[in-house]
Amino acid sequence: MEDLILALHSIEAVKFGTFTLKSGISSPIYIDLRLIVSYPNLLSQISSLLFSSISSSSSSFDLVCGVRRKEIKSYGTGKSIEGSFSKGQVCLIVEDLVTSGASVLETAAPLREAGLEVRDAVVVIDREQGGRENLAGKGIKLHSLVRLTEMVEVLVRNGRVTEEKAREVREFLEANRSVGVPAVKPEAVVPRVRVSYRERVGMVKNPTGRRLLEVMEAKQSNLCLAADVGTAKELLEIADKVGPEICLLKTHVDILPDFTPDFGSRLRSIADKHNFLIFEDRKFADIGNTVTMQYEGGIFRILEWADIVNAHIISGPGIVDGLKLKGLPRGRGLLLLAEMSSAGNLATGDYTSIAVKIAEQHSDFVIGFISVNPASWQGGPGNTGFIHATPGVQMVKGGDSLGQQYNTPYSVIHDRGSDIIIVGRGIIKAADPADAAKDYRVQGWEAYEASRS
Ligand code: 5BU
Repeated sequence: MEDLILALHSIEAVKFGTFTLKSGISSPIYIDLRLIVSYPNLLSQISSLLFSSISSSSSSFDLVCGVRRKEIKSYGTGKSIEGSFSKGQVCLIVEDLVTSGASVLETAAPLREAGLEVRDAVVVIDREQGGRENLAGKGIKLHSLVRLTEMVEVLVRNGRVTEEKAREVREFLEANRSVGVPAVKPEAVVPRVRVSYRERVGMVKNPTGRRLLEVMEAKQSNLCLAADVGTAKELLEIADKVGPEICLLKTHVDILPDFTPDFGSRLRSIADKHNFLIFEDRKFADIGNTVTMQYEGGIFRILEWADIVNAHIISGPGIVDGLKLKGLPRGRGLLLLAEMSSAGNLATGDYTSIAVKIAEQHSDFVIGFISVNPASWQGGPGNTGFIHATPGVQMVKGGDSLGQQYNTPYSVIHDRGSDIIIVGRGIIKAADPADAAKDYRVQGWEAYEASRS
């Protein structure tokens, strides 16, 4: 093991100095194990060591899974997992480095959703910043070749690092541990602590906005299902199955070929049964007068059954006046599109700031925003009466071939300061949508709780 540690130091996969991490935190140590692929002998030595470390333990496994896929392909199977496997098989996760355990947990979630068992993860280096404990809390045993403090000791003994630097590293590790929270990335720093959903109820004028926050607290759910299924029949079925896990169900009513006028009342009774709200993602965009008719009339009669709708502000504030004219007397709420999740979209900068100004002028009707990274323009989580809902969420970061971009529940709620995760294909394409919804609800809620402390 000593040879391995010295070799990693020699190829500069482990460096000492003063390094600024992504978040701006200054670290006395920097580890980049991607360099190993340039040294085939070392790579092969590490592979053998990883294999023998897991073989010598009592753990057994049928499959092995690495972590590195960034993009989910939208063609072929469209799955984030490649390979041939069947439900009930045991899968070992292989990673280079574990800090808090967040990326192993992000890998384990879709594997478990697909029916695989994940009990063990094997890594080259354990940074000893809470990963072992956090993984154990989720039923995953961590096996590591080297612990970081052990590595530092070896390097000191061999004159590669001074005792003073070693002390600095130990102090840094101690100060940056994150045990007890599920998936904390130590480099993710949110400057402001979040006010609870319950406390925010009192800051909201609109009754639908208040109800949404109350439902979130009551069900411990900040999950919105994007129910983009093929028919109204399937939509009503999935709403009933997933209902207990969600605070909100989002529809695109114009994609349903079997829509009938009783759709709204049928969905409403499921929403009442499971205590969730309904959000028609209509994205109104026209002048005030036209949207009043689109909201109330036509075949869909959205105003009748949707608690919440949304609107672009491209046409100016008149669109909010128009929708409010119809919606406010019914106690309905409106979300403004402050940002979008798709690549290359134009809802940025001044556009986003103007959405906020318009919302402030209509806070009796506007309940919040479709946002992607509200922390970046608010300096942290909302903490106001406005609710942020974020689409583009899956268990793994990535995207589809048509420009959709995904972030994880943890990143959306904790790092980006949003309030609600909107999940479509991550749930509806899962083998068991109700199970998947539960996983998303738990991840979203744990991320919220992590940002409260
Ligand atoms: P997905 O299957 O999780 O990618 O579905 C995302 C849903 O959110 C889908 O219904 C979109 O129409 C919706 N959406 C979005 O993806 N991005 C946006 O900026 C807005 C809505 Br606004």
